[in-house]
Amino acid sequence: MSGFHQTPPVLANQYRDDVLLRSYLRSAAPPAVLAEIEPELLALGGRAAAEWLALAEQAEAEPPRLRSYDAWGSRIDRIETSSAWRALERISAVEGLVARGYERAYGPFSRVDQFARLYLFSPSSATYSCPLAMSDGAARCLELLAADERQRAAYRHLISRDPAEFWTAGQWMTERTGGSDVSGTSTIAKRDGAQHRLFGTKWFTSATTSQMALTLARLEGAEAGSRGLSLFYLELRDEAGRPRDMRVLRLKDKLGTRALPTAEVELDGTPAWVVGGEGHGVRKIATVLTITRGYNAMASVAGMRRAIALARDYARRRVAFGRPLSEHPLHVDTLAGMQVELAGCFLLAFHVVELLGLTELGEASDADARLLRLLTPVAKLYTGKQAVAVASEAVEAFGGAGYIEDTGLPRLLRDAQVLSIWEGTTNVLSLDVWRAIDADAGVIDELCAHVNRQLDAAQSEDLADAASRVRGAARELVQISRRLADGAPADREAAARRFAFAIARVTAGALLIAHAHRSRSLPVAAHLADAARRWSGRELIPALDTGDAHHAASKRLGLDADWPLVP
Ligand code: MFK
Repeated sequence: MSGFHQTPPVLANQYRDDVLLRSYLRSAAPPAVLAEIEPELLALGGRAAAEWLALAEQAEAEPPRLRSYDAWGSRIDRIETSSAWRALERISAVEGLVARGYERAYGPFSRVDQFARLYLFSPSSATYSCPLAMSDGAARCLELLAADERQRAAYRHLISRDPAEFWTAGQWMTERTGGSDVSGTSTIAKRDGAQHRLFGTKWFTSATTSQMALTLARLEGAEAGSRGLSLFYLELRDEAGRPRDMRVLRLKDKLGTRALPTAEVELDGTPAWVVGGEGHGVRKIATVLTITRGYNAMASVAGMRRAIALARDYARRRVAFGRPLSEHPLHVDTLAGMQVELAGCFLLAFHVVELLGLTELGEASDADARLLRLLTPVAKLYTGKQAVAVASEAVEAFGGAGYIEDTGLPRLLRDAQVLSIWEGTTNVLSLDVWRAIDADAGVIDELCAHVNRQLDAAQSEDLADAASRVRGAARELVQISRRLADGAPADREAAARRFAFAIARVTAGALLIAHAHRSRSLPVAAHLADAARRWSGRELIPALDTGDAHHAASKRLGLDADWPLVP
């Protein structure tokens, strides 16, 4: 019998070890608030590495099951979840993971405080962060638009800290006709006294065990397209826990997020109530999307951080070619690249959270509100994509062990992959960036001014070259946006992802430099300055070629399957 074995990575306290989060909070939080929340975050960091992680592993090992019928043949459509999944729900309520966003104990900083806690919770939650995201989005929507006492009561449930009162919400937007294009939604709403009844099929419903959902449906006779859709509030179960005029057709067999119940649902007269008046449902549900896309960015950076924490710890334990991986320059260089990516993405994601907090409290300047609209899709699409890249790199950093299921490591990659898909794919959100620019022609100039303000406040000699590169790239961004805005729609669309990446990289570059400057007296100063310089030294603006020749080449490369051997 061989004595061969490897030493697994160990997860330390996920707050104490996180130089980025801690340095960020030092500059973002009012000192009295930081003194109050830091001991709590330290405790949460310990639970993330132990208690919550064990629950998440149990929930993953006991995925949800659909029981369509009871033993006597009655249709029950019950989704059974792991006791660990339900424990994660109770923890979410008690910790106020949604509630804190609405209690607003720290004014506009409350959102940052809440998202810092979610950042610790998310990678040890078996994706319980998904129901929380949708619940938070629904809470904001109902806070703004609740039409009656029923909807106001639902709002109170969503923001409760009492596990017996706490509700989660689904956000049911996806039908068979298309995930991204909701304009073809075919669910019909028929009036039935003071309420409506919905008839249709929802193709993806995540967290289907929730007590309520927000969804889109077309009132009978309403116009086609997305403007004819209305936003509806549904209570999903009766007092006995049975679905209300609704069938759960099947649970989805997904690549990842396996503890999370995601189902196909048939609405067969489900009672529903209009939210915010009839029509313009997409515009109304966009309030939910702003929140859930913020959560997605947070979950992306939290997943990156977890992957790096494991890979970094393992690098000190695993010996290969006579020395630990941490003494192999190429391995260290790879880990450093991952950390730089995380640093930029982290600051971008939390910047959006800051803007959200200011906007909700009515303390945002006009510029803040405009930047929130622009940067929400940018942060979601960029961090979601990089989360997959970093998870893939982390899995590789473990060699063959990273590919073996019972190490738990493949889950890092499987769970990351959804982050660039749900809540709007990379391409759909790249087009949403242009929706934001079309609605606000000067917003890229505003972003450029914002970048310059960040850099003006960060006059460190050792960051001057980096700052000058970012300033130059911001100027270029403005010119490119004008060229694309004035050019052919097909050019603009084809370049939309590269353009969105450029916005993300320039913005994150400025945030990194500003953060490194603000943190210059902390022991972590060198680390942050290195990250800022490396980020700014990379390509900030990808090639943005457009034009007929470019399209023709893209068609040849992307679509032509047959390469004739004989011309
Ligand atoms: C851990 C993290 C977990 C996160 C939770 C995951 C849970 C998973 C649940 C889901 O995945 S739910 C499905 C998510 N689906 C999407 O995100 C849909 C993606 N598709 C889009 O975002 C499309 O761009 C969109 C559906 C919005 C296109 O719809 P339309 O109707 O063709 O767009 P249109 O006509 O441009 O916009 C309609 C209105 O909405 C306009 O307002 P007006 O009526 O005043 O003109 C737009 O300005 C407004 N709008 C659209 N997107 C907006 C927005 N407003 C603000 N922000 C936006 N992003």
